[in-house]
Amino acid sequence: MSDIRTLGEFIVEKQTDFPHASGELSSLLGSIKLAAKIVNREINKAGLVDITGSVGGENIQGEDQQKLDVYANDKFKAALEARDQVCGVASEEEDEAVAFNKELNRNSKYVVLMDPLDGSSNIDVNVSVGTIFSIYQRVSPVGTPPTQEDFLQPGNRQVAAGYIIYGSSTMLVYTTGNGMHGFTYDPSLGVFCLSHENMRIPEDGRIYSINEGNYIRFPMGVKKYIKHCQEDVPEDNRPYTSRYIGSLVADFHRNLLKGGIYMYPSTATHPNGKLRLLYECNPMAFLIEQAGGIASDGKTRIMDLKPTELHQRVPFFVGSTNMVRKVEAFLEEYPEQQ
Ligand code: P6P
Repeated sequence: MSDIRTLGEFIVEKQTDFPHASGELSSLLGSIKLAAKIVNREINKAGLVDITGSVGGENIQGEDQQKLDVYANDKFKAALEARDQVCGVASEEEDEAVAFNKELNRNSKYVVLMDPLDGSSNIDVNVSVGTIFSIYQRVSPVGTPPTQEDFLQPGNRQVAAGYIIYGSSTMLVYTTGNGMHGFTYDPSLGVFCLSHENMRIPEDGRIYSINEGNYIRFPMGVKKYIKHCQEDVPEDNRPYTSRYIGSLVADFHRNLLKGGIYMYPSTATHPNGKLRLLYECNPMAFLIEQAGGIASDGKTRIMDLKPTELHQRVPFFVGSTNMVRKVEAFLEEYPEQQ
């Protein structure tokens, strides 16, 4: 038992690394841990209980809201509101940012942005899904309700970020800017145990992840990179392998462990791509940089982009440094859109 280091113990142990000191961020991460356990329990029995169908509503993205989407959103909001570190949240499932109005939360220092259940279209087919979160210190005065500016900060101002992947095992992966660490959930103990300390992504990989069904609509530079991946050049470990689950957290996590690149480019019909800057791209970008990889929109570092809207989308290229740099070079050499 002595060699088990739980997430709670690790957070406290690393507390002195937090630039914001005190136990507030530790306690905030603790509330995310609690919500993750609750959502994990429901996902694991989703096939048994009628909560996997759509509630009939649509989120701001015009996507069917799955019952588990709504459930996860509610549980993470409740867990964050229950403690006194967070003054408000923004979520893929909420049209506007939600200000917590309890006296408890008004003097809170942090805001949280999240995709409570990413990849939810995979829920009904039992494929891994995930929760993604991003944490900032508020910029508006403590004691007042949070403002848009609190939520529209560039990713380079994140104080913490992470994801939970509900897969063959459930893992919570996070960073506070001092490395990226993974914890595997042991349901028999009800704790997340440190399983991957200081995670690193290889600077090269042989896996490329993209929805090639959209090939005809990709920018020319992306088309050229896909053909580069498929060329038969054994001395350069090509052709690569194509792996695409359709769940960002699952594709990201596999590529992190094995080396690879995930791409969701702009297309003729979606000029800004599909993924959301604030609660998908920024947290994943923070994590990948902590693991030695990079994330860009094809030209600019994701975390340097200045957000303008809560649900704005950006093209997204993330993973092994040399692979992202290669597709950026193709995009620069072939700037035409089609
Ligand atoms: P497509 C899920 O909806 C998501 O946001 C990501 O998790 C996933 O990588 C992507 O969209 C899949 O999109 O258009 O390939 O089905």
